[in-house]
Amino acid sequence: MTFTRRFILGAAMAATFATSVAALAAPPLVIGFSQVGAESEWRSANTASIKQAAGAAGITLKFADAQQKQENQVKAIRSFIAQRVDLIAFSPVVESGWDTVLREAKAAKIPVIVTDRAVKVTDPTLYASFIGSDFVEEGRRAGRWLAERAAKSPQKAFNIVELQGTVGSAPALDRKAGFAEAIAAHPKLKIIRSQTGDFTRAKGKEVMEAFLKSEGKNINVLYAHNDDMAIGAIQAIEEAGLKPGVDILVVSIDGVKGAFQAMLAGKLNVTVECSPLLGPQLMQLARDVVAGKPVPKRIVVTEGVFPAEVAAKEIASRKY
Ligand code: GZL
Repeated sequence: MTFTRRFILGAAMAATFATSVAALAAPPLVIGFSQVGAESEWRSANTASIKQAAGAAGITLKFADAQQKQENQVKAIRSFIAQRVDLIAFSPVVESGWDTVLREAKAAKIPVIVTDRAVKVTDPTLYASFIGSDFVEEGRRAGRWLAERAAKSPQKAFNIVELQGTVGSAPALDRKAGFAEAIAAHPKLKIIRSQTGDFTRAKGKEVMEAFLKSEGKNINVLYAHNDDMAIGAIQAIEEAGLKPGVDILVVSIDGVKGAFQAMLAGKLNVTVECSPLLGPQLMQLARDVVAGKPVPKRIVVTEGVFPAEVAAKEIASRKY
């Protein structure tokens, strides 16, 4: 081997060694994550995905549960700033009210990634990227499924009651808008009642009880913005002596295990998938942001629709 070749090989090996030593010596990335809460099966799966992915990536995760309160998220973000974390990520419980604290993160030169739910801010440079589902499309998918089902039925009217998610949250606002858009051209379909169930089983049951009390057998369909409220409402429907999935069609969103079990029991008709498994993508995105690499401003999670007919085939492969 010529001298030149030996020199180049030697230089390359030295560079590789130096890089690997540097990588070994570099302290682990530290991410501060503010989570909405633990309000639903979806949220628990989302938290598990984030914690598992951080561990697998050798990233130190400072995790704060806000118990569905925005003031707790603001406090957590301020604490992460004070601790000088490398990056802040959060799932905003509601869309608005983030400008001030995100300006503080920007002033501290700590990049921010928004996950799961969107924020409405005056300055888009307040966050590096937003990774989450297209909730309007999820609402459209739910509405399209119902419109197709109604079109095949001789029934003249489908009166719908709607359980909305957390007031002011992106999924609640967008799923409502998407569903309304999809059913607008179908005169058979009419929303007769709509109220928040705050994404929880308990509140979903409570509000469905009130719907049943005021509308009773006039209800033909329940549209729930998440499976947990649908599962709570199913209990209320049964306690009222009606058959969920038969007397009242149940249309929901998330695709959690509980929804597949309800479909297998014939109590839920369709769930529109909203994947909580954002952890691995979030960790890679965080590394890229901290490394100063260009990243997409918006990353949309790809998802499907699962009617009851496919539940038995699909349930074994579900990851949440
Ligand atoms: C959607 C997520 C919603 C879920 C609910 O991405 O923000 O919050 O649909 C959860 O189950 O509570």
